[in-house]
Amino acid sequence: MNGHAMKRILMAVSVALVTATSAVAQVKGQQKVVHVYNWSDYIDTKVLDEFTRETGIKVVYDTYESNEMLETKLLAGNTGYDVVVPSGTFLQRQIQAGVFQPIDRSNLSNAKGLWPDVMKRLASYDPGNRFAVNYMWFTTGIAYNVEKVKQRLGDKPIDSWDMIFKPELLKRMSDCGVYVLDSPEDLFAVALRYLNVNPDSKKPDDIRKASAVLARLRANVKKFHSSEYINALANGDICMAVGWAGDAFQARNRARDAGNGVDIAYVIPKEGTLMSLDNFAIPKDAPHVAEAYAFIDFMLRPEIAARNSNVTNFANSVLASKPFVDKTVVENNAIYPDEATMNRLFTVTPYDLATQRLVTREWTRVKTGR
Ligand code: N2P
Repeated sequence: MNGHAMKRILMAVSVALVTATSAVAQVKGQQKVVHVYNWSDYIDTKVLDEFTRETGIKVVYDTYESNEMLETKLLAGNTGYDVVVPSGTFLQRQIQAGVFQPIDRSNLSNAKGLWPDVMKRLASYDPGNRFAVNYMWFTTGIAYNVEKVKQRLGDKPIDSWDMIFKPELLKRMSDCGVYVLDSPEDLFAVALRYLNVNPDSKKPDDIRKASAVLARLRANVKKFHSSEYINALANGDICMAVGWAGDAFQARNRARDAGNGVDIAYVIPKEGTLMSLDNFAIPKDAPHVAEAYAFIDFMLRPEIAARNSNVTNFANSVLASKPFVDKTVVENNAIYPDEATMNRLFTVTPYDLATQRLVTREWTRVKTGR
């Protein structure tokens, strides 16, 4: 037998082997899979199908609506998740608790498109950008039903946290419904800012002062919840929410799609507000690490990142995606803030254990009165 024939036989054998192996894998149900745990309303779901079509990796996709929900699972360990998306402060504590594995950037071919400014901001939570890659970043503000607010307040502009923290103002919205994020970090930060105190203060006295202001909300707030406000606003069931920018614009778009005449606006109050970052990380005990990298890398593709922003109305971390983001999104100052708006934004650092306990206790009191 000459070398040529030998080669052909070897080739045929290896093709047969590969076919047999994948047949066995299919019989055993060993389709490649990645388990992703992300915030609700935070992706273009068509992107997930496309990822599977292209890579053959099935996505098991679960959602949550608070960092607290994610953290409880992460600290217990063995989540079974390969990719999770904690916000900056929580990420920092979780890194310290050792729940993540370092990210090997050489596995992320699209990391080159990441936005240097965003990575720098993220580095304050993840020094050296070792454990995380930013997914989206955003503000906390006031979303409202333009018509219903006008009926109640006339032409008075909604441009200040007074709207939320002055009971006599908020009371005028209570008949049509107000929701507030069930997110103590967001609410304590903006309440401190409203009081003209360092929004990042961990002093017990400051926290208590903020708590007193927050406790006044309960009388006029229908629900503390971090995702239901999107549909509630879109359907006209409520007229105001303290919420996240992208969610507010998703509500606006859902109302437009439904053609129900509801118009939703979102404002970053003039006193300024919290800016947060949500970030991809891989748990130390992730069962499918290669698939986790494939998933994150796919999300960092400029066209894909843009599609996620176009659907969610949140700003993504990929600078190279900007040309693909719809004008209505990328030119919206409340989503991609200009410099003047940026100057009114602040970030916060994680709570130490004692402050966390105090905040958790006070937040329960804010919500329940007990
Ligand atoms: C997505 C909300 C994500 C922003 N609906 C809060 N991390």
